[in-house]
Amino acid sequence: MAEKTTEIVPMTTAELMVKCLEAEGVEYIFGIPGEENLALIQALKDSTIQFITTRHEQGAAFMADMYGRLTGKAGVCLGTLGPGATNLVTGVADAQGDGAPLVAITGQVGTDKMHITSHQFLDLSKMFEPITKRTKLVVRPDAIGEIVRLAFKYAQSDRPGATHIDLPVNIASMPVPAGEAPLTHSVSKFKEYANMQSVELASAEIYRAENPVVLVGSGAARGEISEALTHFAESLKLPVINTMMANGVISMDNPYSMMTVGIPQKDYANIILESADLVIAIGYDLVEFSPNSWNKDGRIRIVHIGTLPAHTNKCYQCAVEVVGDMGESLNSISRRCSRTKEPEFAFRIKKKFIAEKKMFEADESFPMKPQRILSDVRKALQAEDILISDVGAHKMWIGRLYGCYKPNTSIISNGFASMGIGVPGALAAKLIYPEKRVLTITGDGGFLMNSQELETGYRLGLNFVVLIFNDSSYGLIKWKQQDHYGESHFVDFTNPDFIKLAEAMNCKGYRIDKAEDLIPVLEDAFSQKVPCIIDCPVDYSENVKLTEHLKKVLEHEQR
Ligand SMILES: Cc1ncc(C[n+]2csc(CCOP(=O)(O)OP(=O)(O)O)c2C)c(N)n1
Repeated sequence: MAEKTTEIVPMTTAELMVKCLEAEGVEYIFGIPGEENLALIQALKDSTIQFITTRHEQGAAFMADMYGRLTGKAGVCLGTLGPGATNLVTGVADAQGDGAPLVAITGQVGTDKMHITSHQFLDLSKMFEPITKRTKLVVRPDAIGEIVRLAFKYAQSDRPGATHIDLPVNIASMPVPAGEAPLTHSVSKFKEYANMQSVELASAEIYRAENPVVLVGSGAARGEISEALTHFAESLKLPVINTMMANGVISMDNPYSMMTVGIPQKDYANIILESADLVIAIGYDLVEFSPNSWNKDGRIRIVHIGTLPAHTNKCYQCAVEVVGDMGESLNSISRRCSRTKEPEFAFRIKKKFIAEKKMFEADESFPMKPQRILSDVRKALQAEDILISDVGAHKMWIGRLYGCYKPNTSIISNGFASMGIGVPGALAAKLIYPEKRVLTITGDGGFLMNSQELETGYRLGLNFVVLIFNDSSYGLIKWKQQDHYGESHFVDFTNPDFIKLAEAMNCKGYRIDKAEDLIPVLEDAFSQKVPCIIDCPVDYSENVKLTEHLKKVLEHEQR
């Protein structure tokens, strides 16, 4: 009797790709399916990966961006060819700009159609090239293992960023040769230590300096160096300034923590930074806060401490570069160096800033002042809760007034600075940390750029809260127009009824009509089971007043 044979059906490229993504530890793919990625979507059906269907590819890319920022693992977003891919662009560029690991996957016409004028065809490798670290078109089924592994490796290593994989529709459903499997991962979490000579030179620079100041940047927020940095600052008595993305790397309640730099106007923190004869830049990324704004004449000496060599420019020429594990570098310098002089000037400036902040804590005026709103928000959020800023005047206020106790608890798009990250960002943060309170503060402009993702949040049963600074205007641009020209144009608009908008999407809406209501409303919103919107009228006449106020502070305090 003839033996019964079971036919082995070969895996398709799409099926192997899903196995590769699983091997990378992918938990979620954010995106919108299209005709050209039907095979991949089908292959995801039985996967451990959860596909999160969004309402716009831009929302998907921002969610992947936020996932990358918060976990250090690449967030994955997916769109179809042509318009699906172009819609991904802003979020992908945002991740690349801010050093967040992200892998974007797009569908594509078949390789047999790429040479002709074809429906929805766009050369996506060319399009993604300037906004990614690596982009690859899959032209053979047996290349998928290597392409996926390298997409993740590039996205997650060195300065993290975005990568892109373009999977043509015909390749996706081709069989892969027998034996093809995801590539294995090497153990690569070994620490690389800085050269001891560089550590000694840096220690000597710090020892000799009259007024050394530490500047911590976004690389430090990725590096888990809070303990080493705190010890470094305390033992050497060094004032620490942070950029917006490094807020909380040293706790705001540490006496050596000296607030945030980065708003366009020179602030209290800039005064401290510019009083330095030596800046110790740790995990500093020039894209976030240009050295042009604090070392224009190249007067300040610089010690660069990072996992990567300095990205040198005219205003950022370093006396020493200490390249290696940052925590270890800081510990090594702390052991070799000693300083006994307290940073009295920095302490004095900080005291003035704190006094100014306190003045607004109980301000009862309405519409609410941004200072009072941020003071209330800080009270409503615990140390580990997450605030996500959108981009606009509200971001400037968050940057200057919202202090953090822990890194990565105030998330700000600051390298690429794209409006619209708030709502999708909050959704992703809540997905990752269901136990934490997640709040996004957004302008009324940025909110309506991605408000459709409230439906995604409702569908997923996520409670995050959206606090809208309502000024019926593109506030930051109005502020700049007023600064430059004393008047403003083309920045005003009307708003929808935000409560009705929330309710139309099965979410909950609130309107603030007196200052004392904000904290109780926040508490109520955090206790819901759905996304919530709080419409909070804001008094942005404070913007212009701040510019004037800081000019005066600068005249009095600059050394
Ligand atoms: C996608 C995008 N478009 C335009 C800009 C330029 N821009 C920066 S802030 C801003 C206005 C933001 O207005 P809104 O969201 O209402 O916040 P507000 O400034 O009023 O707090 C604009 C247009 C940008 N950064 N990103």
